[in-house]
Amino acid sequence: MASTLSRVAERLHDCRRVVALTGAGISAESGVPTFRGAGGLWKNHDAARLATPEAFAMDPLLVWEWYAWRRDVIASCQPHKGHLVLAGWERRFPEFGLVTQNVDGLHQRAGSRNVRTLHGDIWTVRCTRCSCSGFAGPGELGELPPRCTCGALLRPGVVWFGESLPQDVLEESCRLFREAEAALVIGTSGLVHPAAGLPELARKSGAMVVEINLEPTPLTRMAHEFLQGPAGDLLPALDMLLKEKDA
Ligand code: BJW
Ligand code: ZN
Repeated sequence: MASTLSRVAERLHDCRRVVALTGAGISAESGVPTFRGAGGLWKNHDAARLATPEAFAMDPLLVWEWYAWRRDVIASCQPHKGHLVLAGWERRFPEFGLVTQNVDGLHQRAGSRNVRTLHGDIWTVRCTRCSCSGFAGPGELGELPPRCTCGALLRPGVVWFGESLPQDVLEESCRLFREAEAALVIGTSGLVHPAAGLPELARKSGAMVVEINLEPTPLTRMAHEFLQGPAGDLLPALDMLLKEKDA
């Protein structure tokens, strides 16, 4: 592991264009449950099944109770050292792009300024009928399920299965991966598309692809380097090696 880390640091140190894709695993050490695996159950409901328009149509109150619970959990969590390292890399690399599938806002709270949120933001809501949308911070939902001033149901401002990702964010993310010299894939199961296809864009254009995860994923085979372990330890370790090389 030490030799893989120093090999990655060696290559990363001289890169100008670096991009990172993060998933639920980076927030796990802050206490935010993941979608799959041990964290992916809420009151016996499978998280990935609740994140669908079908679940919301069938039982909006149930889906809202899940989101309200997650909002409470996230509000009580803090970004960790791994989030802080990524925020700092906006200053280290001349061009650093951060693309996240997470809706929790922890990257932003850690100080990342330009986060591309592929799957939306759990702190926003939008109307299911009119074009109303907006911010709804902790404690601001009111009685569940929340309603718009027009009377219709509000829904979380996130992207569910079968729904389109925000086109501008996706296009910008594709560009970042195509143009990067190094791409890091951190704490994602690599199962959900189109996000899971981004690392391949970087690989095809010749970038070094580095994966950080507790366990191998479908993306591991295409990554040049696999750093196995918690992102909250490995990102600071990598950052430390980069700093040693500055001297
Ligand atoms: C650690 C760690 C630590 C733990 N350190 N690591 C191509 C092929 C097949 C299917 C499709 C395809 N293109 C589109 C689809 C359909 C679908 C899809 O991908 N389905 C597959 C699952 C089969 N995609 C869509 O529907 C997307 N829309 C779309 O493509 O529109 C056009 C279209 C529509 C219809 C048909 C075709 C095209 C939309 C996807 C939206 C995903 N939404 C969610 C919910 C967001 C809102 C919310 O948060 O509530 O996004 S689902 C959920 O999964 C969430 C996550 O962002 C996403 C990814 O999960 P993630 O982040 O990878 O988490 P986990 O839990 O899966 O993994 C955690 C990982 O961390 C694990 O690997 C751990 O080991 C690791 N880990 N602790 C490092 N400390
Ligand atoms: Zn409305």
